[in-house]
Amino acid sequence: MRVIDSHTEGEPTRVVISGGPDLGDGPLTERVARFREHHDAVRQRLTHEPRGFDAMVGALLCEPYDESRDAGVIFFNNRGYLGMCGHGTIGVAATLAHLDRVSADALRIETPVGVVSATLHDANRVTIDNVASFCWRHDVAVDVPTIGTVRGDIAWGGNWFFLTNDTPCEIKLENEAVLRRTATAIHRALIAQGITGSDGGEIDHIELFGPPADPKFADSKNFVLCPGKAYDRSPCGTGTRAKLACLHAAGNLKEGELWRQAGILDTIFEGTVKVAPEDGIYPTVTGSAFVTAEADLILAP
Ligand code: PYC
Repeated sequence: MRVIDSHTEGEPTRVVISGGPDLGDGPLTERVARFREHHDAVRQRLTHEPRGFDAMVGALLCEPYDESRDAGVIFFNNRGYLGMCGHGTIGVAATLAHLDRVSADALRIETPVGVVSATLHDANRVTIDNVASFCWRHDVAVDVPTIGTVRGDIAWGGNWFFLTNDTPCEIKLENEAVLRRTATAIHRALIAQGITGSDGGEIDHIELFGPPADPKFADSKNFVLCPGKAYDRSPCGTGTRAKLACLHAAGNLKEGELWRQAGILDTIFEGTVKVAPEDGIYPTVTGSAFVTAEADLILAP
């Protein structure tokens, strides 16, 4: 399989540009179901050692269902398939620019959960928007064994998130083990207590917040635990969208106002919201991605 790897504010994306599984045609929701059912070994080879590692997010480029769109993409990671991926979309846009496959400034990229638009400001800096996001429940109490009651919001940003300020320690790399343990315990408690998204979907991303390292450069800092137990090295695109939805719902972010979300490495995604009366909000998220490798993965039995 021919792949191009990139790095978005610290988080890797591996785009499969040829040699991937044949998923046939039809809507991407059907193709992702075929991927899961018949070709899951390919996902594992792309994201697991020895060719990948636990933070690797894969993106299978495919023909869009609707020909007016520029590309179709199915995102996946070391555990399974992602509805959408923000840092990954920025990585895909930078990869398409690297391949000289960008004919318009704004790409329309089809994913299983909707169409995302990716605007390239140059070969690396990208703004993504167009996925409606919303805060589904505010100030939910979760009883977490060994920790106690943790309160937070449940929001959709392209994936389901539980967002909390009940963070056990400063958000920094040295505290990764404690942050991961806390987020894992919250995730298990949500499952055990049957707390889900509005569609019954698993809340599989846990987002802990704390103050930024330097308020001159960021408004907040997060630690995001992804499904598969890897933490997001970037501020998480879909997690930033979920945060923007909660801030707006609580009256803490106005339409057009800038929010700078730092991740655990102090890299930043910039976000704004546009109000969509029926759907919640349409956030924009801006970040940069850089290509790190072009490779052929060799699959010997
Ligand atoms: O950027 O949306 C994101 C994301 C999801 C999982 C890892 N990154």
